[in-house]
Amino acid sequence: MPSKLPHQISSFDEYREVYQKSVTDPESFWAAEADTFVWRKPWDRVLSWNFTDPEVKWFSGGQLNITENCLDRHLAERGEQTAILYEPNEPDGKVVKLTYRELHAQVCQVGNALRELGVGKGDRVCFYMPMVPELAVSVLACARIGAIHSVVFAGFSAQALADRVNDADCKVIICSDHNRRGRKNIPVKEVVDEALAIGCPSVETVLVHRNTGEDISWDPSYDQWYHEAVERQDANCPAEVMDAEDVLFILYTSGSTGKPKGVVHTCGGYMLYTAYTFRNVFQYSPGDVYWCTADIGWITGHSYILYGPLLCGATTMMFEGVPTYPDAGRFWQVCEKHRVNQFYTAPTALRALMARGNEFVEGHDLSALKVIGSVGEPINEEAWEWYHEKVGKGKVPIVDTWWQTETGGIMISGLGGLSPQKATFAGYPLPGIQMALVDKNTGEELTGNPESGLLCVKYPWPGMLRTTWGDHERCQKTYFSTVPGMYFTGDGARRDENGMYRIVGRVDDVINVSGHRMGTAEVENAIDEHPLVVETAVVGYPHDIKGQGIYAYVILAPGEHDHERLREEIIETVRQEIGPIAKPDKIQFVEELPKTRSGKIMRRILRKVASGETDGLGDTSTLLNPEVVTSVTAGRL
Ligand code: 6R9
Repeated sequence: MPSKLPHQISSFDEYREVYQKSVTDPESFWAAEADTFVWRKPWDRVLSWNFTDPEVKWFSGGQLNITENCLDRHLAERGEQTAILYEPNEPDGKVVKLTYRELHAQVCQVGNALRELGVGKGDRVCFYMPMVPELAVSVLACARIGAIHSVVFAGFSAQALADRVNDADCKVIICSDHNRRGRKNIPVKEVVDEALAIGCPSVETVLVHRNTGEDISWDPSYDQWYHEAVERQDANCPAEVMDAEDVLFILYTSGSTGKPKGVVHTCGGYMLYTAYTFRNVFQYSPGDVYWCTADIGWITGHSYILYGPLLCGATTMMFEGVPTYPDAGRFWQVCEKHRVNQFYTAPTALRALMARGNEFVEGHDLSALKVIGSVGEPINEEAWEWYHEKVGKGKVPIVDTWWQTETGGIMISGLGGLSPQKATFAGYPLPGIQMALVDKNTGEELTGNPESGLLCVKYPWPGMLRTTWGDHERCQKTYFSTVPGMYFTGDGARRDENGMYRIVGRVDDVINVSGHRMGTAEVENAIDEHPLVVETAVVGYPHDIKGQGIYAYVILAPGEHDHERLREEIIETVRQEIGPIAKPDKIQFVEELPKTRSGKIMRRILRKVASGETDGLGDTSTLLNPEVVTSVTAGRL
């Protein structure tokens, strides 16, 4: 099979030209890109769509398997090249290098093992695993046999895991025994056992990968060892032929209502979108070593550790550890050790490292870096400058990539060193992406520059979500009803006089804590689980390292309470309901919450109080209980 790569833009002038073509004739533009892949059957129609229902179909009638494009077609040309380069938690631990040939063989073996367990096309498989090569291998194995993967970040609680397993009726859970991250030892299998005890009726098998070798409890009615199931399998596994619009995976993300939603991506469009954006944003050249520090439990790991890089025949690194172990120089030591060419991380990590001091970065040879990237939240100017000066030595281009779980891949970003760059501005939309700013009061598109408004997308792109699992109406309501005829991102943005975009942040009830999306309602529901809590309101406030911190206002049941103890208990409740990432940073006990006459909590006021902006609370006279503002402000933490 031939191994073509997506077209790589090589100058900013060319970007402008390609962009123009991509909006004048989007179908020809994307069809030409789709042509660089291996299809089992060509498509009948490039695109059919409406943003009302919504219904979006790319490459209808086309058939393919994404793993044939990630693996098989590379074997002739780069079978012996490292596909996955694995760096473990311990600096002196064993580095694993899987060539394309080895990765292909392992994916096939796991694919066969899953088929033996009765998993077939359309079945859902849940992953709850640390960042080990087996995670990458078995996610791809699902795609190989047409099963739908649902990766749950292994920091979520048993309750959160059970909710996700049940929402998608997963047949199998693949997990590890334990996990080491930094100095922590996380009993992964134990959490899965707890989730099953809560109740996951669809689960038939738990496939357990032996990672640390520590003791775990074992129930032979469903537990099986990964190595035993896989070892005996043939290294040849015919790929399931998938329709372009068959589901590839589900990934849960937070929204403004309480329940996380399963964002659904499909095979064909996601394939070409992740490959195209990877190649162009990172300006990846064959032979480069590329490292994205995200976890595969998030969309960034799906699109830019696994699919995008592998589709482009890249060497992609997977890192098990954390930025600060054994010390705050770990990232830079790893960049030096593997001569990393493209490095992609989150602002929260940069801020945390910046706070530890420059000595950790200064001693390392980072001369191999060609492009450094940022993702997950707005990057503040100070962190941008630090990244630019200390990591990029003032000359390596920064790509500030704006995108979402729902968009499947990067939407607004510079292209390596080709595009103009400006601190805190993500830049221009990628080819094929038609962004719009919309006035939040009139719902009209704002066409001039500079402008600011709601960030929307006017036209479909191949990597976009197709639905939310099991609840299409929710997809319609969340993304396609705010601005009729457009996809609404939930973000607010500003466009400067040259048309560069700067993302301001969420305009809905979603907060972004260290690059992780949390619905305020989700955290409120968790806090409300505490028996002494009557009502809760959660808002975000500026936090030096995390970007946003979680501030909870809590009304307690009448009576005398030990506030310190209750704070600890509430934090523990949240840890159990969602996981440690959702722990409130501050909990203020209040008598009442400011409410409108219709009974809605006035979050705008609570946000201002939490941020310390108590002078500009605006008009509070329309409140049902204006006097509450004074006491809430007085009790601010
Ligand atoms: C990829 C990812 C999406 C939300 C998004 C926005 C924020 C992501 C950003 C950014 C400013 C960037 N966000 N990248 N804000 N600049 N470069 O992070 O997906 O977890 O779904 O979060 O993250 O608010 O709406 P996801």
